[in-house]
Amino acid sequence: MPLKIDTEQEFDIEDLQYDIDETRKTDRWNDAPAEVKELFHTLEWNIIDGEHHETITFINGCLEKGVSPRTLVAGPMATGIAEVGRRFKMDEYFLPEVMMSAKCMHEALGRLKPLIVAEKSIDIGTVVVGTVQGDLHDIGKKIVAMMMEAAGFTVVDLGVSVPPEDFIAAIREYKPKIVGFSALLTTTMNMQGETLKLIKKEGLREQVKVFVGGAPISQAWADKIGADAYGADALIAVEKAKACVDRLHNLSGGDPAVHAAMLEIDRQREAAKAAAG
Ligand code: B1M
Repeated sequence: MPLKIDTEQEFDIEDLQYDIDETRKTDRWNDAPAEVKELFHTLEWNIIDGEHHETITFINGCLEKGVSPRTLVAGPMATGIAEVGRRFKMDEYFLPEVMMSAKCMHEALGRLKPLIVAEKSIDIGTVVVGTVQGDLHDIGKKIVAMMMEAAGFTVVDLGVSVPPEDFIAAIREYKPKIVGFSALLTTTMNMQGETLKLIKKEGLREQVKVFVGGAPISQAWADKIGADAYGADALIAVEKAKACVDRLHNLSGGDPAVHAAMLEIDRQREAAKAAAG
């Protein structure tokens, strides 16, 4: 006997719309002032959906409400792209979707960069940053570069997939106080170690403090390859960079005292967090 399959089921389009809206609800921004809550929600979903033509409109909307560029970067933009990463990992998204979301992030950062960099008042030294060879991820590195500029550094951004030799050439040319490697892939994080080895081989290790960061990077990895500092996020990287050019400026790159001071910054932050509950 043939199976009876009901192909004529009718859906009420309004009910369907309601279901979709429900799945999009998030209470993440409940603490935000009422006037920006909806905007944060919309911006976050704009990034998840990869609707890059509209990103600037939402960014401008938030700026008009007085939201600071840093809050946007650390808030709805960060949570939006993190959700994209989760979906990619779970095979809910594929590369084209991720690329569209990355485009939203770039549009937003392009709009926010001049506002963040305008906070720079003094010049406290040069930092060279780049994403290591074989790795094309640059959103996080751009945020780090932007925050470093705002803090007073002159940043030379070498871009993505930077070969170790190009880092060496940049150290010779720009004489930075700090050189930073970003890596987002477990397959490219090793290039941080390779680049650092070449810096040592070229006799430049004592001239620069070496910073590492990126999603798969940890303090344990930084220790393993002999980096001076690990930046879990852009703000931590800036705090450590400032300490390097300020009170630690007389210490050379690779000095164990620099490494110990960097760990102390983390320890103090953790203690302050714990005290705040
Ligand atoms: Co890619 N990707 N991706 N991707 N991508 C990841 C990294 C992945 C974790 C996604 C996943 O599976 N969940 C995964 C890596 C898995 C692994 O290695 N274990 C992955 C993969 C597999 C790939 C491809 C191999 C996919 C493929 O082709 N099959 C491919 C690789 C291409 C290549 O590089 N050769 C690929 C490609 C891409 C796009 C091009 C589509 C795009 C990048 C666009 C761009 O950057 N221009 C992309 C994106 C967007 C991502 C995710 C979704 C988001 C990355 C991001 O921008 N995060 C990512 C998922 C994830 O990370 N959860 C993923 C937001 C950013 C603000 O955070 O970069 O961590 P983050 O930066 C932070 C901190 O880490 C720190 O500060 C930043 C700000 O607070 N930080 C530093 C970063 N660098 C620092 C340097 C410092 C200090 C701090 O000092 C110098």
